[in-house]
Amino acid sequence: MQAKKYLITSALPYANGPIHFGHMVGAYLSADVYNRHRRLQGQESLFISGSDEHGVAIMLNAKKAGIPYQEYVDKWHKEHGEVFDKYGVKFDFFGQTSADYHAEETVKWFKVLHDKEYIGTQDSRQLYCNDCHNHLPDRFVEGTCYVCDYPDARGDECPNCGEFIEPAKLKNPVCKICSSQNIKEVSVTQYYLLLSKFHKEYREWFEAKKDSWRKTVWPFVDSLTKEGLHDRAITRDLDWGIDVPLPNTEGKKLYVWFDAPIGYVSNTKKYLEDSGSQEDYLKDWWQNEDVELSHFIGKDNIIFHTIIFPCMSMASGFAKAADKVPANQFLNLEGKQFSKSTGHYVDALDAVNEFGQDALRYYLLTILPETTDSSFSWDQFQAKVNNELANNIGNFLNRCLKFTQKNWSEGLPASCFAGFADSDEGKLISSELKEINEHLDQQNFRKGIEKVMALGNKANNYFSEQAPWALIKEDRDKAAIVLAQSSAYALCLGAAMAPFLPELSSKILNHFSGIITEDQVKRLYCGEVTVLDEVFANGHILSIPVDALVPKILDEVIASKKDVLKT
Ligand code: B3M
Ligand code: ZN
Repeated sequence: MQAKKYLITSALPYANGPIHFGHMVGAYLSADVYNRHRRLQGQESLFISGSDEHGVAIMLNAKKAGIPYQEYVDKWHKEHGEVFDKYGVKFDFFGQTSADYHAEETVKWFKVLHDKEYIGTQDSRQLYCNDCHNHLPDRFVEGTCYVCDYPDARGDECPNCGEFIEPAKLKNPVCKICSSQNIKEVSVTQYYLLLSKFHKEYREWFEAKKDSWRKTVWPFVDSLTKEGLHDRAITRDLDWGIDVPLPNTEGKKLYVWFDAPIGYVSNTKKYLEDSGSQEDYLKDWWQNEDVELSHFIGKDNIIFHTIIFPCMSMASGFAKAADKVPANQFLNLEGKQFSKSTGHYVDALDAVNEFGQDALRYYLLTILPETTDSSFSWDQFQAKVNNELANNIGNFLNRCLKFTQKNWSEGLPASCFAGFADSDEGKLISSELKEINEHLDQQNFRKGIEKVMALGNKANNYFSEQAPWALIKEDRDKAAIVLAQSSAYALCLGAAMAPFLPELSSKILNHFSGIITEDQVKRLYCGEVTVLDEVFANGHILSIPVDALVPKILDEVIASKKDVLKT
C-alpha cells in the first residue's frame, strides 16, 4: 500500500482583529500538534491556513478605521502571522484570500459549478440604503429579530436566538454604514449554490462518517441534513471581494464563505509553486485518495466544513471531501465568554510575550475543548505550569542533567546504558510512547498530553526513589546506572513531548545533540526504544550547561492578571 499523506487545514482566521486563546485552541494548536506528530512518524504532511479577508464585517471595520480594505487586512494578516509564530504554530503556508492566485482558483470553482448547473440564479428580497446608496447584505444591516424580538439582530443571524435571518424581514432596520433608517426593499437577482440538487450524493458520503467523527459533530450535522439541503446565496452587491466571473454581473462579488474554504486549495497550490515542488496540488493532494484530509475548526464553523464545502468539492470534482473534521467546542475566560469590548479578554500576543510558548501551549492543550466547552483560568494556569510542568518535568530534567554533568563531566560510560531497551523500564516506556502515538493518530490531543505528563511523573519518581545523590557516596557505579537510566527517560520524554511542546522538547534534545540523529529521534518517538542502545553505544556526553528549563510563574503576576479582568 502506498504510504498515506496528510493534508491538515486550520480555519482561515478573519483578518479583522486580534487573536485570543479561544481561537488558538479552536483551530490552531491541535492542528499544529497533529502535523508535527505525523512528521515525527516519518509521514508526509502539509499544514495549510491563511487569512480570510473578505466579507462585510471586515468592510465595516476598515471603514470605521478609515483605511483602505487592502491595507486593513494586510495589517491583521501580518500580526496573525507573528502570533502563530510565537506559539510555535508552524504552517507550511499562510496565505491571503485577497491575493490574485486565490481569486484565480475561486473563479475556476465557480465556473465549473455553474457549468454543471450547481450554481443558478434566484431572485431575493434585499435591503438598500436610500441615504448612502449601498446594498445592505449580512452585517450591513441590523434590526429587531422577527423571531425573538431581540433589538440588535444582524442581517445574517440573530445573536440571541440563533435564527438564520432573512434581512428583508427584520423589523426597524438600520444601515450600519451611515446609521440611516431610510431603507427600502429591492428585488435583486443573486447566484445560488444549488445544494438541494446534491442531497443524495451528499448523504451517501456523510453517512459513512458516522463512526469516525466526533459525537459533538456528526449527530448535529445529521439532524441538519437528513431531510434535505437548502440552496444558499453565494453572491453579494459589494465593492470588496472576488468578482462574479460572468457577463452582466457588474458590482456583484462572491460571498466570503464561498471563497474562504477554497483558500485551503489555492494556498496549497501557491505553496507548492513557491517551493519549486513537482507535485500537482490537485492530483497529488486534493484529489488523492491516499491523502487524509482533516479540517481543524471551532464549532461555529461546522456547517461550512461538513456540508457546504464538501458539497462544493464533490460536485465540482476539484477536491475530495473531508475525512475528518475535529471541531472543538468553545473556550471561555474565567467561566465567561471572551469579550474585547467589555475588557473580559486576554490578548494572545501579550500573553505569549510574557509567559512564553511552553507554558501557554502546555496549559491550553490540557484544556482543549474537545468534547465540551472549557475555561481558561489564571489560577489554574499558574498551578498547572508550576506544579506539573516546572515541579514535575522541569525539576526532574534539571536534577538529572545537572547531577550527571557535575559528577560525570567526562560523560557516563557506555556500559551503564547497556540493556536498557530490554529492561522492564525500557519496555514500559516503549508501550507508553506507542500509546501516545495512538491517541494522536485518533486526534485525541488531551489524552496524548496527559500520557506524556504521566511519563514525566514516572521519570521524576524513579529519580527520587533511586536517590542517586545518596547512592553515589556508597556505590558510584550503581549511581552511574541510575543516571544512565534517567538520561534515557529524559531523552524519551524529549521525544514524546516534541509535537506538544516543541521548544521544551528541543531544549531537552539539545543536551543529547551529537549523539542522537533526527532519524533516531523519530524512531524513538514511535516507541522503538532499542534505538537507545545505538544512541548510547559510545557513552553519553553532556556538553551544554543546564538552564532552568521551565520558569515558575509568581503569585503577584497572576494577581495582576486577575485584577485587569475585574476592572
Ligand atoms: N474566517 C470564520 C472564523 O474565523 C472563518 C473561517 C473560514 S475557514 C474557511 O471563525
Ligand atoms: Zn446607509
